[in-house]
Amino acid sequence: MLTRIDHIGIACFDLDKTVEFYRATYGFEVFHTEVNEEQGVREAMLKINETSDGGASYLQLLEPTREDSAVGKWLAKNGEGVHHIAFGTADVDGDADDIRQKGVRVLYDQPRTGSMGSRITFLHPKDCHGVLTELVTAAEATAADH
Ligand code: CMX
Ligand code: CO
Repeated sequence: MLTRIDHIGIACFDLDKTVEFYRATYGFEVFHTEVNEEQGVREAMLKINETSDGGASYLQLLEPTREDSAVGKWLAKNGEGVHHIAFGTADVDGDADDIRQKGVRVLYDQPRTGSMGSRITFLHPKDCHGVLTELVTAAEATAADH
C-alpha cells in the first residue's frame, strides 16, 4: 500500500546552487547527499516532514553525473524542473507487481538501490498521464520486513 509522498524529484544543472536556493528561500537543510552511479545522479535529500506511516517526505534535488543518464537527457530536453514523484510503501515488490497487473509498465524487473539504501522502481510516464512515478521502500522498512 502506498502510504506517503516519499519525495518529489527535481532536476537541476548545479546541485550546490539549487541546494543554496532551497536553504536561503525556504530554510530547508540538506538531510543527506550521495552519488548513485547506476542512476547517473548526484543528489541531495531535503527532509520536509515526518509522515504518519513512520517515514518522511523529502525533496530530492538531482544533478546528472553524465549526459546520457535519465536526468541528463531530460534536462537537455526540458531544462530544470520537476522530474518525478515518488510514493512510499513498506512493500515495493508487492505494490510494483500489483500495478504491473493493471497494465502499467514497471521499468525494472526487480527494485534497484535508491537514496539512503532504499529499494526503488519506476512506472513509465506514458502509462501514468505524463508523470514519471517512483515507488520507494525505505531502508528501515526493508529491514523491518525481513
Ligand atoms: N516525466 C514525464 N515524461 C517523461 C519523463 C519524465 N521524467 N522522461 C521522459 N519522458 C517522456 C518523454 O518526454 C518522451 O515523450 P515523447 O515521446 O512524447 O517525447 C518519452 O517519455 C520518452 O522519453 P525519452 O526522452 O526518449 O527518454 P527514454 O525513453 O530514454 O527514458 C524513462 C524515459 C522514463 C524510461 C527514463 O527516464 C527512466 O528510465 N527513468 C527512470 C530512472 C530515473 O529517472 N532515474 C533518475 C532518478 C533517480 C532517483 O529518483 O533516485
Ligand atoms: Co527519486
